Amino acid sequence: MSSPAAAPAVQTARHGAVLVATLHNPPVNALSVEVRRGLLQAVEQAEADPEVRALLLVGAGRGFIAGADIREFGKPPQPPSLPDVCNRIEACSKPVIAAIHGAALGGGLEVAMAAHYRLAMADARLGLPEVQLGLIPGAGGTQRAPRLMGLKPAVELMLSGRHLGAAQALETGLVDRLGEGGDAAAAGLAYAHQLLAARAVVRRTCDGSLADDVEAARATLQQIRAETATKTRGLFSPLKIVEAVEAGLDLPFEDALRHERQLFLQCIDSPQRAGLIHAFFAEREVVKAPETRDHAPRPIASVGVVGGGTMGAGIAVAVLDAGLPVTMVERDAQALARGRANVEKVYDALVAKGRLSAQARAAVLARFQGSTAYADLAGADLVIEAVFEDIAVKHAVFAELDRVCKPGAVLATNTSYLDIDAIAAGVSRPQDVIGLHFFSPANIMKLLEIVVPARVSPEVVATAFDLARTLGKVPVRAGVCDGFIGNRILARYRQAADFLMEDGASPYEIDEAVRAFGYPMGPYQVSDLAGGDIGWATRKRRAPTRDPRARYVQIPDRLCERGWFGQKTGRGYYLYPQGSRTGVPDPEVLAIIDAERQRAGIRPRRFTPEEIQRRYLAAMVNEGANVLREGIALRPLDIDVTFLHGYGFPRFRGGPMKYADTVGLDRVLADICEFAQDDPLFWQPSPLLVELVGQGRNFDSLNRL
Ligand code: T1G
Ligand code: NAD
Repeated sequence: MSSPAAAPAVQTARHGAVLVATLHNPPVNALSVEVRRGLLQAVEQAEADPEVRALLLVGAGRGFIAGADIREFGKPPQPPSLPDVCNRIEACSKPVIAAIHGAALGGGLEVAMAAHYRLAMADARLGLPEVQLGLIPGAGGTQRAPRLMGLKPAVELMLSGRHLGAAQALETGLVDRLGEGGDAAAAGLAYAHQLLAARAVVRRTCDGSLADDVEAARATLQQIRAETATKTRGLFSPLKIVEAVEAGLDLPFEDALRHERQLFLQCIDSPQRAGLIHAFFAEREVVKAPETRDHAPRPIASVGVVGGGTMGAGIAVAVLDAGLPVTMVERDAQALARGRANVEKVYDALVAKGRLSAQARAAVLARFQGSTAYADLAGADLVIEAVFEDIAVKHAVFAELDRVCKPGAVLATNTSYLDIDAIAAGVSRPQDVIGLHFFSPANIMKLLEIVVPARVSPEVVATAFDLARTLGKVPVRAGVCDGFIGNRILARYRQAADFLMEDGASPYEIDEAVRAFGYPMGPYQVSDLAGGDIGWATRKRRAPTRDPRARYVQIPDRLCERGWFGQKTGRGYYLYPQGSRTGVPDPEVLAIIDAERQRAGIRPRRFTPEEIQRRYLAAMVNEGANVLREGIALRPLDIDVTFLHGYGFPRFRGGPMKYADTVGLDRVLADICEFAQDDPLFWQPSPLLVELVGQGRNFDSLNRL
């Protein structure tokens, strides 16, 4: 029996003199080829039917149109193109009205701006976020938005990628009317009838002017270009937006559209587009872990946090910000007072900046309770432990939680490195123990590694993913090993950086090369920010089990032995005069490095920035392949999202595994084999990398579960 014919992507129905075209392309009415064809047919139908005096465009489901279908990019284009659809809508001889609810983004807003009248419902969100995908508006947005909003507000909207609410959209001239009630179709229809009653005429956006004072506009764009070049260092599409708008000052509308299209296609060809779109979809795939598909989460209405230090306090704030009550347990009253102060400090700063009222502060802190008695955690649905990184202390805390917490409570640890299977084995309910690895500061950093020990129940894993959604975190499922996904791979490329430093590159050259790659900071700036003492403690913990054949660079230890931990001690790899947060190179550090090279019998040599980047990334990708091969990460995209949201990896490169695919796995493998000539132990090519290269496959081929 044949499958029922799919409903057309655009359905039309006549309501009196108004033809209503409703878009049906769940989940977000993306402008797929079927939708584009349906829109064109609707315009032709409206034109051809003498009974029809106006055309209303409205979206079914949760929004108007979320833009072009991003999945089509990089594939052969299918007609009609979106610019053609928008131009046809604008050219319609009968008024076209767009009734917007939910998202009208990118191409979706371009369709609305090509219409002659726009109405926004209270939940509408309007924007041109193409820049976040490495693109520019490619269907008239760079020409129509300035004509509706004014040049500067329009350019800022396109460069920021932010979404405007209905009221802001009305204020800026993007829409003409706010719709009442919750039914966009009904509100749109009412508006269409009012327009017809008022004998409203076709009003084409293209007839408006891009700028009343062209020279003033040119000067404004010059200034914006200069600021953008500094702010978006290394990004391709932002400056193309400015260029596209500027072309409209000198070219007739149609020619300016053609110029916009050329710039759009240049962005489509840029590797940054591929990296940013990969990041977009990867962030949406990581939430789809096997356990979330088939298991319902347990409800979390109250949370306990054990430990009120750097992480405990940040985690408490993240939970309070999500609207949940928190009970913090500390060792003693003094430590508890410190924990409470760490929490209050965050809200005090917001009040001081005028971003939170005193009442709101009081309301949030009313949901915070401090205690030194574990019994006060008896009613918690979830407890997150963030005490010292010491297995004995962890075991003691979990024994207490096992004693006091109610059946069904989820017991989570925030450990960075310790064996969660061992922690779970220490309690009577290992099925309820899971790793929730937040990143510092926990109330800011988006990444949450959900570490899945062997005996945890799938329901508890589903609960952790649901918690991440509640806290607004980006969850990544990780297996148990030393450092899980992120810190394990970090340890490898940090070693590669230390080898470069001992072999001749200065920490400042390495940081510069890594920044040139797109990172906000290099590894030695990060070490100074986080504190060198944390890494030192880890190296000491690992010393007894370190492979004696493995190369070990002692430079970091030399600095730590001097108490040079970084910003918190006024010096580390950099000097921080008078407590400034910007470090300056330290000649004494260079002298220590020279002394260590002599001690190790190393004759230093020069490294180009490109060589530094190749070794840094090769170490990252190679260990990433090992993490994949061992099943610690489910897919390469999980590693990409981990590094995008937890380790500052440049988003336009899509993440380390995506970057490796862009470069070509054969080239990465060739690099590793070259480097192995000096150090075959460290540079052992991952068997998975060798296998993929052998099969001519890339990491993306492993991204489907
Ligand atoms: N194309 C294809 N799929 C899309 C999509 C799109 N534009 N937007 C969302 N999806 C999928 C998404 O992958 C997910 O799929 C599901 O919809 C729900 O999304 C010519 C070139 C609209 C604010 O940048 O910002 O137009 O995982 O989980 O949190 O000038 O999606 O369920 O299989 O994010 O409620 C410009 C992108 C495109 C907007 C909804 N538009 N989308 O957020 O749900 S470029 C955008 C969003 C363009 C033109 C140019 C958000 C949302 P799955 P979701 P959400
Ligand atoms: P911290 O030293 O700042 O705080 C630890 C707190 O735990 C202290 O306030 C201490 O009083 C309290 N504590 C110790 N024993 C206790 C007990 N038996 N009962 C109740 N409270 C007790 O440490 P931190 O940096 O917040 O790290 C906490 C955990 O989070 C560690 O496992 C660490 O590895 C992990 N972590 C740290 C970071 C980071 O960047 N600092 C990032 C991710 C994970």
